[in-house]
Parts: sequence; structure tokens; C-alpha cells
Amino acid sequence: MAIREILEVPDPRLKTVSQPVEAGEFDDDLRTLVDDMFETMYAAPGIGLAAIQVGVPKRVLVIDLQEPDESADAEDCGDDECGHDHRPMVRNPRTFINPEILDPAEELATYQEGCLSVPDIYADVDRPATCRVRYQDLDGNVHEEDMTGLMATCIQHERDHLEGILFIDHLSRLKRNMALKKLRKLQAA
Ligand code: GNR
Ligand code: NI
Repeated sequence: MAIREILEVPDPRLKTVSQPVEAGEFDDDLRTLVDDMFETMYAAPGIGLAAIQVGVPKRVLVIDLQEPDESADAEDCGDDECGHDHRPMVRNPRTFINPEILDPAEELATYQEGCLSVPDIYADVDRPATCRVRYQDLDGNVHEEDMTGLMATCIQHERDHLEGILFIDHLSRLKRNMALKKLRKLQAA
């Protein structure tokens, strides 16, 4: 396992259209890539990562929303006004190979998005509120699954990376330019 370097804007490789994982490629090299992507994502930390973000132009995604364990009792941090949820995070690592987005809902949902390749920039993005995803697992078996909430948003954000699209590409030109200007300022510092 290894943490890999995450590419950042304006690296032109982020605009690559990634290539499908072919039938003969569901092998140990693919498992190593996925293991490294999880380690890199958890270390960042982030809730999703596309292979192109570590410079590999293959249609491979990992996601772990790392949400608080609803079944656990909230731990008392001693601060009555803290407001944070102190329940332990449950890990739910998910791997999606060659994902396809099906049946995007007409209804949109707005989330404040961020991206490990556009560090420290956050903006509201509207996307279909639900969708279906067809994908392969590490053994090449095909699955279909309905996605809602943050998972629906995240898988669409990750799928965009496979087409060379970033969340800032969904903003108005004015807002995108403001975001890019702020990013350049942060990168220079
Ligand atoms: O860590 C991430 N958080 C996030 C928040 C809202 C919508 C999408 C994301 S994905 C992002 C990690 C990343 O850059 N994945 O490509
Ligand atoms: Ni991203």
C-alpha cells in the first residue's frame, strides 16, 4: 500500500477522458491501484477519489462517505454547545469499476462540493438528486444500485472526473473564474 500524489488544477491530466478497464485487466495491478487509492483518499482526507486524480487514466472510482455510526451512542465531549456529532465514523469502502450513471432524476439536489484536485475551494453544485449506477467490482462482476443523498452526488462528481470534468466546470463562468483565482492565490502561498 502507498499514498500517491494527488494531481491539482491546472494539471492538464485532469482533463483526460479515462479508458475502460478491459476484461483481462481485473488483476493484482488493479487491486494495488484500488488499495493505494483508498489509502490516498483516507489520508487526504476525502470521501471519494477517481484514478485520474492519482494520474491513472482508467475508469476506476473509490468512495467512502465515512458517516457517523447511527447505532452508536454519542460520546460526550464535555462542551454542551459544541454541536458536533461525536459518534465514531463507520468505514464503508466502495469500489466502482467502469461505472455508468443511469436514470438520473429530474429533481435536483444542491450540495456544497469540494475536490481534492481543487483544494480548499467549496461551492454549491446542483445535480440529479438520485440515479442508478451500473458498475463492475474488482472481480469484473456487474452490479446495479440505486443512489440517493450524498452518495448520488459523490458518484456523479467522481464519474465526471472520468470524463475530465471538475465540479468547478458546473459553475457559472464568473464563479468558476473567482474560484480559480482564489486557488492560484492559495497555491502561491
Ligand atoms: O472529499 C470530497 N468531498 C466531496 C464533497 C461533496 C461532493 C463531492 C465530494 S468528492 C471529494 C473528493 C474528491 O475530490 N473526489 O473526486
Ligand atoms: Ni473530485
